[in-house]
Amino acid sequence: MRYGGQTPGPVLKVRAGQRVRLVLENRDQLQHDLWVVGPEERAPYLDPAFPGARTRILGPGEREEIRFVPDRPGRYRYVCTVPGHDATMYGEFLVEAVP
Ligand SMILES: [Cu+2]
Repeated sequence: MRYGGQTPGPVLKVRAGQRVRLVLENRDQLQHDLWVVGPEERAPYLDPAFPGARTRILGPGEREEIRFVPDRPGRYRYVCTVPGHDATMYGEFLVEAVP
């Protein structure tokens, strides 16, 4: 269970205040999702770091596209919130300040 076939998953780098379009495609045999959360946040995950920065739980072969605006710069994480999955399904979500 990994994002993009690697642990940690690829670093996702975006600009603060700009709309992000993120597509999650589940090519695994288990259910997965993706949430952007605070850097120190651990399960149970209650809210994403930004409104709309979460997919629903996708079954095998499903795909979802989400759009949200990361309005605060910083280092965040993305994780799978299915219990136990965040041990291997996580990555860095970097929100850069706009110069
Ligand atoms: Cu998962």
